[in-house]
Amino acid sequence: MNPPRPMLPLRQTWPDAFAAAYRAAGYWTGETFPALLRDRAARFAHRTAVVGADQRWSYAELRARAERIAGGLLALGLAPGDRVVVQVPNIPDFLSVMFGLFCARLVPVYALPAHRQVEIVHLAQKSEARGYILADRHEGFDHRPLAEAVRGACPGLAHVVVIGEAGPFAALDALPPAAGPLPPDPAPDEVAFLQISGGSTGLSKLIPRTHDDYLYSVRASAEICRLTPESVYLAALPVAHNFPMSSPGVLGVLHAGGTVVMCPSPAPATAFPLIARERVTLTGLVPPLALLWLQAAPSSGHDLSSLEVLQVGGAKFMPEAARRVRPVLGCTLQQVFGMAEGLVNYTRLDDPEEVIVTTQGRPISPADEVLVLDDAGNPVAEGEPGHLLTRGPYTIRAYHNDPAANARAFTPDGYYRTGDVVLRRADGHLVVQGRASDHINRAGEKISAEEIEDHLLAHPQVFDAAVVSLPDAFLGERSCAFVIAGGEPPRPAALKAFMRGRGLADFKVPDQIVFVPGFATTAVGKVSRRELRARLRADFLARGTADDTPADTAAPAPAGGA
Ligand code: AMP
Ligand code: DBH
Repeated sequence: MNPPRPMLPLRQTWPDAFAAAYRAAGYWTGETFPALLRDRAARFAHRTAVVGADQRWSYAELRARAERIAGGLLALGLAPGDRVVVQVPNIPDFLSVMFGLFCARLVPVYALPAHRQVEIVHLAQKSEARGYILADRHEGFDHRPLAEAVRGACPGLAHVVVIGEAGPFAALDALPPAAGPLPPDPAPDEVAFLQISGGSTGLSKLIPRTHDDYLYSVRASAEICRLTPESVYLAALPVAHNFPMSSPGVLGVLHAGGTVVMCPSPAPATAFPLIARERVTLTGLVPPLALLWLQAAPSSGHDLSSLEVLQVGGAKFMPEAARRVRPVLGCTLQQVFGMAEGLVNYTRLDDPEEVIVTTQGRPISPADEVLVLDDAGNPVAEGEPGHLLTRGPYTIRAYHNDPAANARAFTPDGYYRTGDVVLRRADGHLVVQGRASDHINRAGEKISAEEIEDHLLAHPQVFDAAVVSLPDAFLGERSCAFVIAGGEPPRPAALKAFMRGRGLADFKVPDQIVFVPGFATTAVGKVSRRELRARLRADFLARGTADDTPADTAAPAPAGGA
């Protein structure tokens, strides 16, 4: 038998003086996830914790299931401290698995259902995962061949557990019985899980969050959103995402003793009947989905009158659309501007309409430190746009296993450089202007230009490529790849198929491909990737063809090029 490999330790530490201040102020209370589950299972034993297509579990049942899974995973051979990639869609078992991992002191690494081989292998390798838990199939995609491929590429991945028909893997429903008691509760400053960043440069980074810091954001979010045991939350976005997980999301609702309704798809046809049936009070959407709901609601015939609050976040929600939420849906809009690294801003439910419609809110905590700086690092005048930097009681100080990203993303005094350009109004509300880094915010999914360019360059008929965002009426932004062919240009459809074939998540495949004869360079013959992308984008938009080109057809090669 091989001796166990030492794994990189998981840490998230704030300087002592900050940690002491956050505890003294009552932000960090020492609460942990296993203790939270036990407490709620005792206080709300018979109330409904989670509803699925044909499941309805009480808090007591959720706890029993979680603890059974915890015991089973340890009996299977996983050991406390091991990281486990979780790729589970919006089904009740997401919660039993997540809490099961917490109770076993295993560390979830949250993947999205849309992720494919490239992303899962990256997450598994970067986190040194020993386990992978997935659902058998989701939205017509069989995840088990994906799991086979991932296991082949990650020899350290000792245990693959499937929810549903397990095929060659272990079945969640048939884990071995617990071999002993569950481990003692973790320390509240331990890393509870690894959340993932949208990845502004290259592949996703891993975000270690502690019990103390994350549960503070969850508790405070639940309070800001006025959650009670009567709250019913529709999880419409993929719950692994930080927004529906914690702002206040499924965790905020469970913290308050409310009910989570797992929605398999955010489409009105699926979501509206569930809202009516379960009397949903709150849900969260990204802007394109909010637009779709606004369009579908008036003629849907479903009773949406239970809805009290619609949250919109993940990308900028335009004021014109924001204004329509109350008249059309009869509920309060809450804008949410957050990031998996920490800082979350909300408009408050009783803010004036003007604030709710035109701003992205203000931070959760009085201890959130927010800087708005110019390019030289000096504070801008109030109301002027600048780079948003932040630190605080639930904003990380470092990514896991990524010294280069840490050097870029954090200042020496511990501020996180968000990459967002915002302006702060005199009343403290933030308005998102855009961002400084080259990523595409496609309906809330962040896509790194660099990562996609790398995949394009792997094609034998691609000489060079630059990926940019273009405005899109529906998605907010769509991705466009400018490609210089090497020889005969490949067909755009073939190029897209090539990228999917490399195991890339579908949402990262460029929406549009434009062949150009060359990239313009400066007199010195050099141009930075960022300048190049900016110029391609500007020239393309100047030709006035951007927003009326359907997202899935590639424009023909324009004459002349940049
Ligand atoms: P992620 O790295 O995936 O956690 O994405 C966080 C980023 O999403 C933020 O830094 C913003 O760029 C963007 N974002 C989130 N919410 C909003 C919002 N309400 N308005 C504009 N941008 C947003
Ligand atoms: O986009 C995000 O990452 C996001 C948006 C709203 C987020 O992480 C959050 C709220 O917590």
